[in-house]
Amino acid sequence: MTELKISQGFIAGENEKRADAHRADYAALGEKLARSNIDIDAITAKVADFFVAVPSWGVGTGGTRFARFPGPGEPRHIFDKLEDCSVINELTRATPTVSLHIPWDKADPKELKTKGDALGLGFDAMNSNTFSDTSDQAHSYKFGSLSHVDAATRRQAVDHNIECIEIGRAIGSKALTVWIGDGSNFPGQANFTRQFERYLAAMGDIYKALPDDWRLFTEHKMYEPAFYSTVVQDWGTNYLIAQTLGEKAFCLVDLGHHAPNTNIEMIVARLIQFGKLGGFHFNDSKYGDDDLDAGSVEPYRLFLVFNELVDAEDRGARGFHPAHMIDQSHNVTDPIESLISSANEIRRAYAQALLVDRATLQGYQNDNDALMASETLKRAYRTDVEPILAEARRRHGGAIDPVATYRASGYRAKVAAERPATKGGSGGIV
Ligand code: LRH
Ligand code: MN
Ligand code: MN
Repeated sequence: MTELKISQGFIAGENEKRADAHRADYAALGEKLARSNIDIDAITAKVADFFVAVPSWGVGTGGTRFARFPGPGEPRHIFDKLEDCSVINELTRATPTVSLHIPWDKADPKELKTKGDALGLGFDAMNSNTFSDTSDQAHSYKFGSLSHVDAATRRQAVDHNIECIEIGRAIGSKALTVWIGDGSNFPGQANFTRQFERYLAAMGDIYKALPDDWRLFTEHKMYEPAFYSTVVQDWGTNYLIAQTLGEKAFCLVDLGHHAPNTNIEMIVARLIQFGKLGGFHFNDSKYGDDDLDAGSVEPYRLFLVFNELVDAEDRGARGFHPAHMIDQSHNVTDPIESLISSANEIRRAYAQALLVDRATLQGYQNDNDALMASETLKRAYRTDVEPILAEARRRHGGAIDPVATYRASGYRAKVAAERPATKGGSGGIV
């Protein structure tokens, strides 16, 4: 029996209040789509079958270099975090898995698995952390980890990744995501070539420890914490890594890890074409790695990324099965609400991309009709697919209006009474 944090009866009661309006909206959209020969139920079924993993680190309030302002009922440990994650899934029915970060979420794997099973949650990719030090480690990562000049430090970082694989095996994960902060802060500080050679050799050791049915994702990021150069700085380097390591290695695209105005959807297309797209960390950004809620700043870009994914799905692109994960930091919202909203925005982009008339689009492309090609995309994007999203949730026991239902449930006040208040504080710079 799944341990429910918000009862099915409560969700059904909230849905009942919205049932008439929802039924009417769904019927109206169904009629509209039928005029374009689109079966709304087929789209709803696809959307209901689309899932995205929630990051364990996303359910606590984030923070910046300047300060952190915790909210009420902050999770105390991974087991509280898993409970918060299960609330998101109960309401959205879109997030049945959680992505763990080690050592932040370190706990007895048996207990993790038992708790996950009880809550009806599985585990997505494991994330290693060699970008910060723990109090008990022998070698510091101040000057790098997998690419460090010192072999013992590199070995320690490799061993940590292997430990992440071991924990992941015990809880049913099938992938390891490696992001490192290695780089340099001054020209001349590091030899680019030697540093990358060391990184590739260390990653080769991790790759050797990967079970046959696992995938290894490497995540590129342009800068930060290193500000002059970064070892895995862009998708080109990332592609070289995946090619060098082998067939179980893939590139992970975190949407916030690019320069502003980068054509991310085109990067996605290239990685798909060459069979190396591993998956995503969804979020949004305005200036840098802002970790804002998915679709909150540039929803059209999110749609364009999904347009590439649906295109690949439609043509049965080789080796195409990307992992979908969220990677966000919430500073001014209730993290549960932000993650609910992001899961919806991600599904929204998928639903809109499913509505693109691909045969017509191809016709305009072949005729060099730029305006009508663009209009074909816009037509799908402009469709209000909210009734489809709501119906996909409702059919699987979720909420027609998940944020309103969450607020009405009183979950935040309940956990605030159980979990001691945490103090805020300054960030890293003061
Ligand atoms: C790095 C990153 C990476 C980390 C996470 C906490 O900026 O995107 O995925 O694991 O943030
Ligand atoms: Mn990320
Ligand atoms: Mn990031």
